[in-house]
Amino acid sequence: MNIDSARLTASLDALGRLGAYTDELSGLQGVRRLAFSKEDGEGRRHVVAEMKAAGLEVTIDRIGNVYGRRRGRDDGAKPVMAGSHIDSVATAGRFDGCLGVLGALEVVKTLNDAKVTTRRPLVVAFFSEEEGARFGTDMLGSAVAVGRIPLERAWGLSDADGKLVKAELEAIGFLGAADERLAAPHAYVECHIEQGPMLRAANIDLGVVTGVQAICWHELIITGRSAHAGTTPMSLRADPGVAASRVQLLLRDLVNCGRFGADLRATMGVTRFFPGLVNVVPNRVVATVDIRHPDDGVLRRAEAELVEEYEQIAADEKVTIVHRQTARTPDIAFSTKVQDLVAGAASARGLSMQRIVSGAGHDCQELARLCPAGMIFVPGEYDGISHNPRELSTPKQCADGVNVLLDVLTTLAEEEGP
Ligand code: HGY
Ligand code: MN
Ligand code: MN
Repeated sequence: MNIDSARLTASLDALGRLGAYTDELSGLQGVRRLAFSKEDGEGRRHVVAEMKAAGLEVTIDRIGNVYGRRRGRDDGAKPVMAGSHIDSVATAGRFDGCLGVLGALEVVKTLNDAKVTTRRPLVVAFFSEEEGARFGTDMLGSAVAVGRIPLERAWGLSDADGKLVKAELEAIGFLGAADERLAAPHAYVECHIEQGPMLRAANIDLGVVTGVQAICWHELIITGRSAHAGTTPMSLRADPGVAASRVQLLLRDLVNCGRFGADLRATMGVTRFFPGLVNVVPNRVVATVDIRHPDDGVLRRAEAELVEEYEQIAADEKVTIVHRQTARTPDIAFSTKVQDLVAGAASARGLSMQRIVSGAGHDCQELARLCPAGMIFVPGEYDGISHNPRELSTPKQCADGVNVLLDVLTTLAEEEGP
């Protein structure tokens, strides 16, 4: 059996038109479907309609996770699940997350066409706020589903405008009634773009993902004293903008110092100056820090040093720095059984592959707490750029990944046992 590549491509394009925007810098058409925004609601309704059209029974839980279930011959057996997310960052392409959801849906359509009913039920899932780009914590929906984040805490998270998760979910009609805690599936498989350069540069067709690196996010509230930019002597200033710049340079020093090896990655993705006027020394800067490393112990050491330096910078610049850890996940290894199924399916299809650690966080790392879980990576063009409208995986790259997803899901769905 092979999936219908043209149908998959058409479904990616159709979803990619919801929340489409023209990127100010590049002029390219990107996707902007921040979690629980109006655009996310449109995308969600579109995919739910696709699920129902494919004969799936759809349930929505209390954090907005959506599950489309296909009956199995032995309908009481634990289901095999596949999915990802359809929320996006503000400057996204049309593949991040969507390939895993629409790819799983394409597997269902292919089985429908072939009139194949697997022993185990199949579930196609998309999880809420995987990006964390709006409410500040990544993998929010899947973390609630597996019990890492309590529902009440998730509902109480707010965005930069003070809007709360629960109210925003309600506003788009996806505050579901189903229990948010997911019963452990038999297995979970996620097809996703690599979002990096490695597979494409090595001309490899497919990545067998061995796990995900450790991730830590901080939000910094740096408070100083607003003043006139012209009349205030430098010696009298308490400028949070200078402190934020020193944190930015500190991140680069931590990466280059050698104490944390060569694989530490550090990013200051957000700096919001208040009042943000050309002739006013800011009184407050909100900034974010994203640090990652394949080894959780090394990341912990780097974070401890970072926090120490925050204090030193605050003292030097006569400001206060209040930091809050907003996301923290350890490195995690995926099921070797699922990895080997992915590798076996790829080689049976004559596809080249390599084992690869994911630099990005994924819902799969949460599901891996519940059941054997694994991922299939698809290469991307333009150095695999992602979180950018230039994100592109070709129809063949996508079809290769989803055909392997088809093979792995159908194998898992025939496995004996509860
Ligand atoms: O940030 C990440 O790694 C993922 O894109 N949520
Ligand atoms: Mn993703
Ligand atoms: Mn992403």
